[in-house]
Order: sequence, then C-alpha cells, then structure tokens
Amino acid sequence: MSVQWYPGHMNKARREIEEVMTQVDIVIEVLDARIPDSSQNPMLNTLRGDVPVLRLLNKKDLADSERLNAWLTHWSGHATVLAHPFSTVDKADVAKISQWVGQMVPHRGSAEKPIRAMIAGIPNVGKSSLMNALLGRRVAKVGNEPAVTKSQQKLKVTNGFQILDTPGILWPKIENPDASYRLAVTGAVRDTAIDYEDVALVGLAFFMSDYPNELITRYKLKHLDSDPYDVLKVIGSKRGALRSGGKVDMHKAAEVFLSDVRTGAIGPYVMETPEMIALEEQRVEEVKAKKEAARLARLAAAVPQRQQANNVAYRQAQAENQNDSTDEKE
Ligand SMILES: Nc1nc2c(ncn2[C@@H]2O[C@H](COP(=O)(O)OP(=O)(O)OP(=O)(O)O)[C@@H](O)[C@H]2O)c(=O)[nH]1
Ligand SMILES: [Mg+2]
Repeated sequence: MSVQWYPGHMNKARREIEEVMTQVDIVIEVLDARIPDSSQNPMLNTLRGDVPVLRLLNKKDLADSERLNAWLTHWSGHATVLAHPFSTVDKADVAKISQWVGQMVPHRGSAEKPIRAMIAGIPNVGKSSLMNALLGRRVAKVGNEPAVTKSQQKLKVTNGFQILDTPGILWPKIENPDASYRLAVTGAVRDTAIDYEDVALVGLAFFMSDYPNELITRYKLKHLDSDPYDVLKVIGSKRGALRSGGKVDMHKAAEVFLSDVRTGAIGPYVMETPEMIALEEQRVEEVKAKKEAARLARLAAAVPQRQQANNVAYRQAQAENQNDSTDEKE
C-alpha cells in the first residue's frame, strides 16, 4: 500500500515551472527537515537540469539535529547543490539567503542582472513563508495544510535579487511506499487523500522504534505496548478521543496523534537516515525487477498460446478453402 496525491493543479504547476525554468538562475528547493530525502521531488530535479539548487531543510526547529547533520554530510561534495538547515522564523537564517544564493550564482546580482531564484518544493514545507520572510511582509498566503498556493508569484527582494513562489507539487507516482507514508505523516498530502488511521499507525510505529522515550513522556505512558494499534488506543483514551459509551474513537485518536507529530509536540525528530533510504531504494528496485520478470514470463507464456490459436485459425482457413474448392468442382 502507498499514498498517492497528484491533483490537476499540480500538473499545471509542473508545466508552469518547466516553462520558466530557462529564465531561472537558481532553484531554492524548500525541503522538510524531518524527511530530508522524501521531501525531494524527483520531477523537480529532472526539470532543473543543470540549474544550481540551494536546498533549505526547513522547519529545523522540529528536527533532530544529529540526524539532520548526517544528511548534510551525506550530500556534501556536490558542486551544484548547497544544503542548509533552515527555519523561516529564524531571522539569522533568512538573512543568510542572499549570501548563499550569491555564492552559487556569482556572475549575477546587480540591478541590471538580478539573480532570478525560484522557490520550489513539495506542498506545505514553508515556501510561501520563506517568500514572506525574505520580503519582511505578508505577500503570500501561508497555511498549515498542503496546496495553499495555487499560482506563481514573482517579487523583487532587492535590486539584485528576484524570487518566484510556486505551488507545492508532488509527482504522479511515488515509488517508495514508505516514503509516501512519511510524506503523509508530516503533512505534505491533503488529508482527504489519506486514511487517517493508517497514516497515524505508520507514524506511531516509527516513534515507537526511533523515539520511544519522547512518546512515553508526551502521553505519560506507563509502558509501551508492542502493537501500534494498542498504543493509539491508549493515546486516544488519555486525550479524550472517545465515542458515546466510552469507547475510543480511533479516527479522533489518529487526528490527535498526527496533529502532535506535525506540530512537533512530541519533540524534534527526523524520520529517515541515508542508510535507511538506501535499503528502501534497493527494495523498490527489487520489487520493480520482480514485476518486470513476472511481466516477461506472462508474455512468454502467451506466445505459445497465441501461436496455438494462430495454428487453429490457419487449419480452419485451410479446411474452409478445401471445402470451397470441392464445392466448386461439384
Ligand atoms: N515549525 C515551523 N513551521 C514552519 C516553518 N516555516 C513554515 N512553517 C509552517 O509551515 C506551514 C506551511 O507553510 P507555507 O509557507 O504555507 O508552505 P508552502 O510550502 O507555501 O505550502 P503550499 O503553498 O501549500 O505548497 C505553515 O503553518 C507555516 O507556518 C518553520 O521554519 N518552522
Ligand atoms: Mg505556498
């Protein structure tokens, strides 16, 4: 099972990004620091081509800095990629953007040749918040849900620096099912496109294995059951997610838990490590290879069947021809 969400407005946004890419000097890709790999849009990477990218691992205030640093080390050494932990509410971070951008696009930055930067990324990562922070006023609508921005918006930060805000986009098929769930857990997928309980259980299983103490502290648990379903039930009962009759409302419990995860109420976390992603990618490749082998086997099996069918049809046609010539003689 996996989560997929690619509504029509994202396809349109993708086309518009493609159209303006040739007039862009740098892409500022806003990532979610809690999912450094899964929040990278492979489609954006393809559209970008050789255009340099500044990757901002935004919402660093919600992220576990140790795990985040492992990603920075993992990415270091790429000439066209610069990555920094970031927060749109950290004024010092925002002030560094023009320096980082200038470092990557040294040949521009004057009034005549301003640096043209495109802010892009998956939904709900803080692209519009970044635009507002850079301009020091509210020019773009911000909201704690995906797909708040629906069209592009270009503004001048200074005489030497222009930015373009774009709608958050995902891609038509998220191949790694685990990654698709992490995107849903952190809030990049619209709630109507997911099964709340499923997503909460995946999120809970992650916290149980990687951050059990934070979970115990947040929900004042005496111990941690081994089944996420049981843990979610306890969380629901402790947080008043009840139906009439006192039974736990699992949907409400899932809402409470996911809201805590998304706002960082449980504590800072990062859901993925480079090693884990490498393993998952290997698994995706294996599944793909198995599917391809099964497809080829089906094709191979179909050939003799088709040949047999052709032979029967040939014999029938021959028999009919013979009958016709016998009829003619008579
Ligand atoms: N904790 C935290 N929240 C942030 C940060 N930056 C942005 N946010 C929040 O993230 C949510 C999404 O912000 P937006 O700026 O609307 O995100 P977006 O990427 O433009 O979203 P779409 O337009 O829907 O693609 C809002 O609730 C912001 O307040 C940050 O550095 N830390
Ligand atoms: Mg936006």
